[in-house]
Amino acid sequence: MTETAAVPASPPISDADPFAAEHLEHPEPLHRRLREAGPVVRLSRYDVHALARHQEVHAALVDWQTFQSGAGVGLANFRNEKPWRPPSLLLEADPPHHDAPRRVLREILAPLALRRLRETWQTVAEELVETVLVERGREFDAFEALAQAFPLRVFPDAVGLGPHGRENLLPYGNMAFNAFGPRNALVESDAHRVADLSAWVNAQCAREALSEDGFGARIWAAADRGDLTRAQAPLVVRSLLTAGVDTTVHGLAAALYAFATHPEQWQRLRARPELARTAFDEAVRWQSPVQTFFRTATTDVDIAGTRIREGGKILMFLGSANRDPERWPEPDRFDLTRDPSGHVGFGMGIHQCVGQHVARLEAESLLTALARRVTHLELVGEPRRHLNNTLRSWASLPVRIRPA
Ligand code: HEM
Ligand code: OVM
Repeated sequence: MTETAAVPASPPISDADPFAAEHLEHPEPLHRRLREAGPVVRLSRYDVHALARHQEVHAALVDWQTFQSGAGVGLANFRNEKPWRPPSLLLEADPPHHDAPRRVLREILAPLALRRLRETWQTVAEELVETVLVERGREFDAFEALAQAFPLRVFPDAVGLGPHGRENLLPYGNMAFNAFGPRNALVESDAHRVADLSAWVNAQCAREALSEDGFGARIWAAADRGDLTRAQAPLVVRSLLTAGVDTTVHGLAAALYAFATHPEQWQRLRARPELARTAFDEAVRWQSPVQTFFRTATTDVDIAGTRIREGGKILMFLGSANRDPERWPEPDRFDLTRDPSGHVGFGMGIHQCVGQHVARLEAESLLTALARRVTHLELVGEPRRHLNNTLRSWASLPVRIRPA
């Protein structure tokens, strides 16, 4: 009998472990195999279905009714596994519960609301670049000196955090992003810090811990207005502290890596600094700092002829969709002349990154300051990755620069 679209067929099966060190280090070969195997691939190791093509990833992202987030967007199914922390009111929630927290954060993080930060962030970026040039000279680790330093200088202040314990932010985010994957060695290596890091983060979400003029205070003001309950406010603050630091650190590192390995693109940016925003989106497409998220099927559903059972987990490869040759000409090229819009590096649909304007403003500030002061940027050693179950992340980015 020949298969037709109406008759669900069994999908190709892969026993690959996308969370194994070799694939986290170099995800492209696996992504290509999965894309070429078919629109849906069964991952036998984890008993989940995987989507690696742009079309199916995009379709799943926008269909929140069929592919829910409320059962967790990691491998763990919250219907039968206890989450490691109370679920996020944004990321791990479905409508109608998702609506109010989302509306509140959308307004607080909207481009208009960020205008008052723009000048400060540009000044901080210029000062940081200047200090790095003076104190570190021409060769330094751009991951530490720029990609880590800049977000840590502007974002915690913008939230309204106090001065103490800020060194906990990156380890907490690293832990949260590992927790979306299987309980492998990366998760085990964080286990001894879950309690102390969570206690610190949770304490920073209280109204008393936050300054009166930051994102955090605005979330509490929304609770005063009745737009959120008082029980919801600290969890919404927690979303900023979880999702807002490591993402931009590794996103900026992706952009710096892209330019350090594509000198002609750096010259293009220097000639037209107004390309900084597009450049950052192209770097997010090209590297996909957030590589994967899961959904859970709310009903039996067919994707491209494969039946997925109600309650089944679906793994979406954002990084693979962002390099699908069916969607992008020469997908592996980092290229400022392409239009990267439609990439899924910030997601798509009702959960699309609510902090993306914050990330873009950080990137624009830093890249513009750098483009003004640095004529050449190149690698002087092997960049080193840091492995995380979800984040495509960095440990070091040794560069040499030539100041203008
Ligand atoms: C959601 C990526 C920066 C806060 C998301 C999602 C992605 C993502 C892929 C979608 C999750 C899903 O569909 O399940 C990124 C990347 C960033 C970044 C690549 C930097 C380059 C930020 C920043 C903040 C933030 C700076 C906070 C200021 C959030 C929150 C959500 C989210 C709260 C959940 C939104 C919802 O479920 O409605 N992000 N993000 N992100 N992001 Fe970001
Ligand atoms: C959250 C959140 C949102 C996006 C990503 C994320 C750890 C967390 O709302 O807590 O990753």
